[in-house]
Amino acid sequence: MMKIVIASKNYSSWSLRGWLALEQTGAPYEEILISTADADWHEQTKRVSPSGKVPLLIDGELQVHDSLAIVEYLNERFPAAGLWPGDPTARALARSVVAEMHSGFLSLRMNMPMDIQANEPGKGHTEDVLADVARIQEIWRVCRERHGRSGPFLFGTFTAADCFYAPVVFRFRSYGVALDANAKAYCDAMIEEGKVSKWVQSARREKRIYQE
Ligand SMILES: N[C@@H](CCC(=O)N[C@@H](CS)C(=O)NCC(=O)O)C(=O)O
Repeated sequence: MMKIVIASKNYSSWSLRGWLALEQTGAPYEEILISTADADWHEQTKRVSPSGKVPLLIDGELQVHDSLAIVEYLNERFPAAGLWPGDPTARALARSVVAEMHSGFLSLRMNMPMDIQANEPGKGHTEDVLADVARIQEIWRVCRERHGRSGPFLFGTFTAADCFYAPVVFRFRSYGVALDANAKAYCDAMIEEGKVSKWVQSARREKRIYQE
């Protein structure tokens, strides 16, 4: 059985991305959670993961140690899971917006860390963060307008793009970010989605450690 090593569900946005992709495959797996409440959690991740970071997917002898690499590996192993859209044009856009999230939006990531339990409207609303928010809403609008007709997600059905933008939905919610109607509808669909709400239920049961 595959194993996925993740960090605390309330905080670990990269873990959420890899975990959603694995859930999407429907394959059985064992979850190993390193709690960020443990004083030595950085050491624990260094001990298990070649990069010292999680998520880490373990499949037999194979270790896949990055959220995007996990998506690509799972897509090859489980093509029927639809992690990438079937249409090449949609797929190219999906890969572009996933790459943009994977390597960008540093202001948003630094100033609005994922904290599912937080309710701190106004926190982190700097000029740079609001520019990231505007670009993300543009991405969501373009994906939905061009490819979203078959369902409520960025490419209609749930894909890797949604795995990658799920943590952003929680950042917007925790910090009371004002959104346009398209973005609001997308956030609502995400929060109601089965595997996403399963993650949230566990995240809400965790001890919140970085309260201000
Ligand atoms: N590029 C990596 C980033 C992974 C990452 O930064 N993970 C954080 C948890 S969300 C981590 O493991 N941090 C451990 C540490 O900083 O010691 C990915 O996409 O998986």
